[in-house]
Amino acid sequence: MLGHNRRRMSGAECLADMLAGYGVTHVFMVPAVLRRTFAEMERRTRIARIHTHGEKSAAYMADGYARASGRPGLCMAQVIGALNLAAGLRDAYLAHSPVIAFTGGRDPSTKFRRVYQEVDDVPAFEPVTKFNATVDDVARFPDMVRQAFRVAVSGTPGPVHLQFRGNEGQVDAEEAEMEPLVEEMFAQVPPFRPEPDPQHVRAALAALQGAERPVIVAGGGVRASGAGPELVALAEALAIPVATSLNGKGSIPGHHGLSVGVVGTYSRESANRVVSQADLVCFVGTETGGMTTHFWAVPKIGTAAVQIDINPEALGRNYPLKAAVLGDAKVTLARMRELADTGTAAGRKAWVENAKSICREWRDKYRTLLESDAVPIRPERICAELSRHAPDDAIVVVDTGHAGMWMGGMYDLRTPSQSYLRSAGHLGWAFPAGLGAKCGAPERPVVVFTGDAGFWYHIGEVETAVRWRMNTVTVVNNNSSGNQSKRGFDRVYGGKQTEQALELWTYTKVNFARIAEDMGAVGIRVERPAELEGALHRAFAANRPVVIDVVTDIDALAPLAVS
Ligand SMILES: Cc1ncc(C[n+]2csc(CCOP(=O)(O)OP(=O)(O)O)c2C)c(N)n1
Repeated sequence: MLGHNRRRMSGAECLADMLAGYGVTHVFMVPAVLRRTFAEMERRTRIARIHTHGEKSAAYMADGYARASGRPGLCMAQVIGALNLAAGLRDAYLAHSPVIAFTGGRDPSTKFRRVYQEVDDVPAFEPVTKFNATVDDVARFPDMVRQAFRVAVSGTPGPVHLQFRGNEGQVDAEEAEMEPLVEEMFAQVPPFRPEPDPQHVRAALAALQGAERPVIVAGGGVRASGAGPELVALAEALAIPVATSLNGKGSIPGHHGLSVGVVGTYSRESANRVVSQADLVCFVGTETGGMTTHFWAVPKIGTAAVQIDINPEALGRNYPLKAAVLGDAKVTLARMRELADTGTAAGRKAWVENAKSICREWRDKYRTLLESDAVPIRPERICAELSRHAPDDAIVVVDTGHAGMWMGGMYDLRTPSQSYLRSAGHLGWAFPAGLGAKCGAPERPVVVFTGDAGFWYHIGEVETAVRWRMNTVTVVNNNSSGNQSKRGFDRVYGGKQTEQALELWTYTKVNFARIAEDMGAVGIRVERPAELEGALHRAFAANRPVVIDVVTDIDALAPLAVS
């Protein structure tokens, strides 16, 4: 019972015990914050204290940890690093990832007196958190930490920030009568699996079964709910093609007969074509946001829609609905499968055949590039090699920009036990997120795909990976530029850029393999496509952090979305 086991203890002891109680295995930070808590972690727990090269990468590592494990990822900063940490929560917020950030902050006895390094950081956390609060009294540690975990994992998950009194959170040195009680149900996503209203389930099924050309669009909510098997079972039972958002890409293997690919802006043409032709779209666990719908052009607003979500505020936000179902994705899809009239599937044979032929056309169109032997290497070839050679249980972590376009469109998950995590828009996210993912799921191979511009952001974390044996494989699409920007600058220069315009998006040519080796990682430089397979096998067998530097074509531009 709450209060039963109260005893006099310091905030540091209480916090260390609570984090261990919630099953936290790693925390990511730049010192000095909650110093006493860190000392207590060493005395009382087995939590690894990962000291990073920047607060933003600490937040990205916590984010990768959270997305890979479904358990909250913890990151921390003292007052001067607080806004660097807040910047790193932005991707977690956009991706609905349960990250918990602790910072040091103002002390009432000195605030407004020009305290060294101090500003009011709390407002900056407001747009990137679900819950943003201060802990001023040590006696509040237990209930505030419980609330942090409860909010982070509940409903649509997301980041939480607690600011502890004192620039380094020195309130943790104080003592009070406390009970370090944890609620294990809030240690992971999802804490609850709300059952849908049966009437709403029947309405959604009626709409799907009555449609001639339905398609399912599965989002990150399907991934968070672990609902991939139920999604595939329903799609198979009713013969309905499945597209995914980038965040939901892991919900169905790429070669499944009903999979049409990622829909939206960073997408596969076949998915956009199938969704555009649909007479009914069933959205599951997706915000129906701009990226997934190619800014609401795919499908067009007005297309009949059904939506399933755990958050009632998401239902119908962008598309008027024929049926709305509030519930956990896994449970809802399972109920739909139980009640499905499989006899209606035969009526969709032609539609499924049409979707399959659109997928075949896509493969035929891109085969030459996916198999290209060109030097410098085409990025499509890297994607194809990763589709073939990523281990069966790999977590694939992908950066944004071109990396998101190449992998979203060209890469296929081979098995249901592979996972796909993607940057929700921040360049440079993938490498540190991959390191965090490895901490969250140490038994699984982790492979990161990033451009060179993305890799430069947090390249110092190669040293962290070596120090902590975070054995990930990082594939750098190294074209010595941020060449996704090429089109945009071509446009503003009236079709042809000046020589000098190159200074806006190109870099010095470097060998990332050599840089990585200097920091103690394994570096592999790949200049010819035929070397990719061997490099990947060597990397996955290395049991060390590996950077594969792939020299690619600066003129290779990813195909634009069709609508
Ligand atoms: C934080 C942040 N700043 C800027 C951008 C805009 N942006 C998107 S892609 C890109 C260049 C990507 O370059 P690189 O990672 O080398 O991949 P490439 O396009 O060369 O394949 C930039 C600057 C962004 N997405 N995120």
